[in-house]
Amino acid sequence: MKTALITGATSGIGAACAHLFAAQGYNLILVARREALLAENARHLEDKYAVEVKKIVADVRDYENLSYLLETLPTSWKKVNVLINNAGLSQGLDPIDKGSISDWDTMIDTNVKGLLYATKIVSNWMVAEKTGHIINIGSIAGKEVYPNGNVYCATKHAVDALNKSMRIDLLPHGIKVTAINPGMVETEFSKVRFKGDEGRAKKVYDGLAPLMANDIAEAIWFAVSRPAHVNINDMLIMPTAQATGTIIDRK
Ligand code: NDP
Ligand code: 8X3
Repeated sequence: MKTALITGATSGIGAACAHLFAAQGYNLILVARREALLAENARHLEDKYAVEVKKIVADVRDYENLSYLLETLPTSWKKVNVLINNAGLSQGLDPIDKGSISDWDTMIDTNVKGLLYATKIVSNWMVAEKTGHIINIGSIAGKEVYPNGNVYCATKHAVDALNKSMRIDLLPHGIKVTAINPGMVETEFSKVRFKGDEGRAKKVYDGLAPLMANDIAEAIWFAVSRPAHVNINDMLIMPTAQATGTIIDRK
């Protein structure tokens, strides 16, 4: 049986991937901070799909703890076929002169350093096995910038660069590396960006059909299910009503 490790598996894209990969018969290692939600998701997946799920309650920003929890998994769990580097967030939407240092630190530490930490641990396991597939969740914000997106866009541009770098560095080891770059997906993302302001979060999706988390999970599955000699380098996936980060056809 194959194994997928998914960071940020308690909601949105990560939770949708957990469902889809479980439905495909993968055992799962799920990483997130909200313990009760992680436990509930894991129980549901084990019951519904008869797969095994390891719950890693961890903050991807804490390398020592993440490394300890993952390295102390039984050896058989370290044969990870697919790593989905998904944990990430935006905090605030402010011009550069008004931005919060704490928001900047949170985004950089999670979206860039957290992704690197999970990659460092799991790519070592993959190198030992001479196989594996790393999926990096970037964004339209990693392909262009938009007003007040400054630091979030910078973190996703960093993911884009790391995705390309990883593919070069891991090439001799037979490890595939794929970037999945979504436009607007309706998840908890906007609620988190606007710090719990549900009204402001809902407005983001007013008058258009946004992508849903499962649309992205299906794209990831497409990349993962290609034959051994095919790698999908990069996918940019937008709602039909969204042309760029900011040009949106709202009815
Ligand atoms: P959600 O807010 O719904 O999910 C984010 C997930 O990341 C949660 O499971 C959360 O779990 C986890 N997470 C956040 N911070 C940490 C942390 N420090 N340590 C561990 N887990 C963490 O958002 P999405 O599903 O939309 O976001 C997933 C990814 O997709 C992100 O990288 C985001 O940047 C990217 N993306 C999203 C788009 C969108 O429009 N929604 C578009 C393009 C890209 P918990 O709180 O339990 O730790
Ligand atoms: C999330 C999509 O457009 O808010 O990465 O940057 S956007």
